[in-house]
Amino acid sequence: MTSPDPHASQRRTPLHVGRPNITNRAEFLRRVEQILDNQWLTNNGPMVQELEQRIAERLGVKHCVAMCNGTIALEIAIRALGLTGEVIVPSWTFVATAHALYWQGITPVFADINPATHNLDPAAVRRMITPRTSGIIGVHLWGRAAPIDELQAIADERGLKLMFDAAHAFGSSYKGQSIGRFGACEVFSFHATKAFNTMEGGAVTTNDDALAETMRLMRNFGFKGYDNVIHPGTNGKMIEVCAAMGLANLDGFDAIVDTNRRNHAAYKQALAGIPGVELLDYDPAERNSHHYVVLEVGDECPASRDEIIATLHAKNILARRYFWPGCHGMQPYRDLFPHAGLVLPQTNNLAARIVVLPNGNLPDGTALTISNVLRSMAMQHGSSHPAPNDEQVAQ
Ligand code: T4K
Repeated sequence: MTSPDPHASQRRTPLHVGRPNITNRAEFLRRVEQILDNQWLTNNGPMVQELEQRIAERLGVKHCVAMCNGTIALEIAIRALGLTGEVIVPSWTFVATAHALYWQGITPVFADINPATHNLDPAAVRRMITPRTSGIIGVHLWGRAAPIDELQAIADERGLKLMFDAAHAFGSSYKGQSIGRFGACEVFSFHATKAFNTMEGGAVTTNDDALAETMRLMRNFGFKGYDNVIHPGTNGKMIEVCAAMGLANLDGFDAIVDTNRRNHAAYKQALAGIPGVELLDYDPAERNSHHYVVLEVGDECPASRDEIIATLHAKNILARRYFWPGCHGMQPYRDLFPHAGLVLPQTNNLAARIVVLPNGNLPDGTALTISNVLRSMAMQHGSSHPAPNDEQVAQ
């Protein structure tokens, strides 16, 4: 982002959170031609196998099992791990984390988060363990690693299975090691809106040979070779065109991360000094795709979170309230567990304050445009903070 966007005030094309990163169109189209020539469209095709191998190498993990989307990948991982009864998850996540359990007759039990990290609070996890608990699903929200060591210690101590929803965490690290190798397995989403996308898609990564083999069977109806079904299964297969998109995007992923990081820095500078508006930082010691630009709107901000969202939407800047109101406020969990919120004070507090802003290949000056909207809202409410000029806003 360099100079102010001259069309911002009358933008016709909406500026979405979640616009796909399409990093190498020519390479994608070349691969699609190859798929059509091969006449091999799905069912563990060569593109899927190549993508699995490249992701496993990149993450330093033994197995990558590609799937048709992150939700099915979660469901298959949960089933392959043998989770039953109750499983502890954050409520502060995309609803798919909870649905993947509920869909298979398992009760998601919501534990509160640490407001400083937005991730599960290990002490809260301990409080939610009952005799029916079979496992914990940690979520690396915004790509920031969950407290992996602490959760693993709880799991080991209490005889629970531990897996991670790493939907946001492609390209992230924990203590310098790539996310993808922790717990029993980790589940990625490669949905169009993710930093790295295969249009629709996902994967489970694991170092456990037997678990990987079970998941490979499960994603293909339990088939082991022709007409030999040896396991219950479903259809979780990634198609070749999605894998082609992934292979093309993998080449451009590091450039996307650089762009995101620059945008993040520009947002940080442009938003400085607006009262009660704080940009969520990423730990400089860890890798993160910087895909999510997350604002926390505090009490000192003269405008409310929802006023900010409404004003940005009126200008065709489609900021999001991810993940308002938390899973416990969504159906069926709201009716099933009407008192869940009593043990989720931090989740409730945070859910009312979050704004997620667009990132990726943005028009020039987007950070300045958005910060000027927020600054002018703050001023209309009676506060005055001078806007930084163009030169002060980072590239
Ligand atoms: N766990 C976590 C923690 C997750 O965040 C997710 C998914 C999952 C599990 C499940 O993985 P998947 O089964 O989805 O692979 C979106 C995505 O649909 C969802 O994948 C994602 N998390 C979640 C955070 O965001 P919505 O309902 O906001 O999506 P949608 O389709 O409205 O897209 C958001 C915006 O993106 C649109 O307003 C416009 C823009 N967009 C979207 C698409 C699909 C585009 O510009 N182009 C596009 O092609 O949930």
